Amino acid sequence: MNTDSQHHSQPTPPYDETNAEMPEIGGGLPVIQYWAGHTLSPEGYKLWKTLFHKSACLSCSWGTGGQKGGFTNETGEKLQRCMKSVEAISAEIKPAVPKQLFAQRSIQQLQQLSSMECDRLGRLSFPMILRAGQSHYERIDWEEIYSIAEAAFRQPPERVASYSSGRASNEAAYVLQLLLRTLGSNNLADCSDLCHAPSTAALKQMFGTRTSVVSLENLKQADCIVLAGGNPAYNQPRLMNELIQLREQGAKIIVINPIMEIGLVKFGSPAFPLKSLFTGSEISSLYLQPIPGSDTALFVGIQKALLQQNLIKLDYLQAHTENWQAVLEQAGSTDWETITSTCGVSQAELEAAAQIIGQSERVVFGWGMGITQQQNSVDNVFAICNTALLTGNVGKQGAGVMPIRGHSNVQGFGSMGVTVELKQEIQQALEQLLGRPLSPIKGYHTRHLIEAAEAGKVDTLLCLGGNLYAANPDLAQSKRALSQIDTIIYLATKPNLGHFHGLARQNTIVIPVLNRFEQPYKVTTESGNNFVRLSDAGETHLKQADLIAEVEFLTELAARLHGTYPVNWRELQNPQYIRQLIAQTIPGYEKIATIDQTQEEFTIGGRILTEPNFSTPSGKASMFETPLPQLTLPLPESFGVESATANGLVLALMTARSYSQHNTVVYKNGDQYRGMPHRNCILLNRLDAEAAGWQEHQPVTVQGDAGKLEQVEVIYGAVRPGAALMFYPEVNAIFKARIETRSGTPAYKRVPVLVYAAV
Ligand SMILES: Nc1nc2c(c(=O)[nH]1)N[C@H]1C(S)=C(S)[C@@H](COP(=O)(O)OP(=O)(O)OC[C@H]3O[C@@H](n4cnc5c(=O)[nH]c(N)nc54)[C@H](O)[C@@H]3O)O[C@H]1N2
Ligand SMILES: Nc1nc2c(c(=O)[nH]1)N[C@H]1C(S)=C(S)[C@@H](COP(=O)(O)OP(=O)(O)OC[C@H]3O[C@@H](n4cnc5c(=O)[nH]c(N)nc54)[C@H](O)[C@@H]3O)O[C@H]1N2
Ligand code: SF4
Ligand SMILES: [Mo]
Repeated sequence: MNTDSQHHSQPTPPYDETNAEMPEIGGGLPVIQYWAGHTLSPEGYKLWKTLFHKSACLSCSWGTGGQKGGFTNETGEKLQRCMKSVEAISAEIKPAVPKQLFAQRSIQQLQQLSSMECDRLGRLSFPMILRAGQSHYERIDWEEIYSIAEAAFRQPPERVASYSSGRASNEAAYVLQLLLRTLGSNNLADCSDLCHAPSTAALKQMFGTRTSVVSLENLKQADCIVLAGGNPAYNQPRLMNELIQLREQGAKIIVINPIMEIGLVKFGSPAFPLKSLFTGSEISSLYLQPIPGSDTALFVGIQKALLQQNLIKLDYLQAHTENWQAVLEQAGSTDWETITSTCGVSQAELEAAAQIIGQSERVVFGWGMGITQQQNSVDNVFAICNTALLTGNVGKQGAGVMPIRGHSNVQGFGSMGVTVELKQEIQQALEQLLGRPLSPIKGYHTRHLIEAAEAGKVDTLLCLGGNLYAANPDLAQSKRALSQIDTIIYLATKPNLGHFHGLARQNTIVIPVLNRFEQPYKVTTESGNNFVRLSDAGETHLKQADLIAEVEFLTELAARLHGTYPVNWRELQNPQYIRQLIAQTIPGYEKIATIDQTQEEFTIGGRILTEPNFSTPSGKASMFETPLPQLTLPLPESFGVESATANGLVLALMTARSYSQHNTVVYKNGDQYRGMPHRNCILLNRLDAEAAGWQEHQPVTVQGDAGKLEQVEVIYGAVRPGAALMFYPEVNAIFKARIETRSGTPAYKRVPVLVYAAV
């Protein structure tokens, strides 16, 4: 067996000095140039108007904007809007797709477009349908849409499903789940199934809560941050401001990432132009580069070192936790050789990390997709939270565990009940509302939905945003699966790959919707820090367009299906009434009942833990042992490429976001901070390339178990040897899904690939 632990940890420079394209700090001047370029451009007026509009930022879950204004965060600090929000807004204020485009271009032609080309077509501006056997999308009127949708939703409830992506509002999310559950379907797949579902699963079992237990205010008091498997310099840039300030206050920051991401080493923030923008502020105090997929072993190593250094908080464990003995026993009895060979980080580095954590007073543990998109992701989260508990860092001011969430309202979707793991309290409240039990049939999460569709078990699918086709592994399978569904209804703001490849058997309908800052009424969202924001009503620049608000479409469909049972659905077209229902049925959301009168945004009750009292049956936190992963890579022979068996290299491929994309939507081609000039690049360690006899910039083939990408350019980067990085969604064409069974989340961050050069 070929294992990537054969490469032992060796310090790689923060950037590869042979790659002249790479900047020396993350952020910095290019951010200002981007800001200036866009805000001073012809679209500048619209952009500024939107930035000042009182609505929550569209882009990420860190959360900014709302009633305090576009540039203010929940603690009242100013200057809180990053370039990513500009990127997201500028994509939304584009003109409509030219009127004749869909009449002129056949679906085969549209299928040739890249993700970026799809997005650049412009905003969707009228509803359209692709009928079976037809070659073109054509305009459709609302009456026909509702009649097709109504018939499709009258299929047996277990054959009706939805998929959603966390860009829409809480109100739309609430109506979506109520519509499906009233029908008798629990098939509420959501993008969080591909994202933080493992965090939700683990946190629920350990603490009886499902989200971050840290507020922004609390984060600011930490004296140590552990940041594992996330790249906020790209994906939650405002978190970088917090990290800069924390470092200045003397806090230590430990980064855990197989790639030395330049922005996590040094970041230049426009928020601090004098002290940071040009030279960059130091972020990491200690940077550990584990083997992809090995974080559980790394954290068990830190636990073992804590034990050996006498830094375990035994009093805390005895008073507030359960099963701590087994966790300590595992850490004590796992030998160092097993730990270091599994994670590829030396004992000395793990001891250094343990010393920092154990000697700090208030540690926040944050994590992203490197932790959750793994085959043992729930164990990864357990291992992080165990480490937090062993050092007494959950349930106190300035400390805690913090999944760093994705879409701007993905957490709100979960809170509203758009999940296949419904909270018991919500289930009871909904059953009371409906006057009958919910269907006992378990719903499909995203991967189950794809499999069920492929097996011909789904007739109808409604997609509230997102890109189900391109977000999944194995694009050929996604396409096949979706083509078995009779009716697919996409509600979207912009065209994407899914609208052209994810086609239904009979009718594919694309409905253009208003985005968050264009809604005709106020709507709310929930940030990853559990803060609920209220966005003001707005208007769209697409004056001639036939757009609809998500809530309006969903409530109208529900009214046609369910009449006035269990509520007067048409009345809900005023979201104030939806907010009343939310207040009655969603725990922690009571304050939303009066938000229309008070405009008062709020932190959700029961989420932030500053005392070690947990919502578990015993009131104590449950700890779980975390078996170390067995990380082997397949032999080159197993890829079935005979010519490459001798000279090919098997690598653990991490598939992630570039600097300028939002999930499946690509805004700009290259990745300037990683020195990758375009999207068809593979970032790998120079030592691997030299061992294989390749040179930088040469083309290679990257073969997975479902396909290959050719002419991929080799780029040297600070990736640990044995590992590599490529961009999604393109790379989703080449590998099959391997999922974590407790959460359903695919292992996007450890994909075995064979890389070879033509001989
Ligand atoms: N601008 C922008 N913002 C976004 C998004 C976007 O696409 N663009 N997407 C949003 C969404 S939905 C999400 S979920 C978040 C995603 O935000 P992140 O969690 O930052 O997601 P990624 O960029 O996919 O991967 C993050 C990091 O994981 C590291 N990694 C890979 N494998 C491992 C591993 O085995 N162990 C460790 N420790 N690290 C590993 C990678 O090197 C990479 O730096 O961002 C949200 N915000
Ligand atoms: N290989 C690989 N695959 C991955 C990941 C990875 O790291 N690697 N990450 C996974 C993760 S974390 C996630 S969250 C998923 C993302 O998966 P999704 O959430 O399904 O995909 P997005 O690309 O965010 O969806 C973008 C589309 O949403 C629509 N949209 C935007 N705003 C709105 C709105 O206000 N209303 C409505 N109705 N529609 C709107 C637009 O049409 C846009 O084209 O991808 C997953 N797939
Ligand atoms: S950090 Fe996230 S929420 Fe804040 S401005 Fe940037 S993209 Fe928007
Ligand atoms: Mo995500």
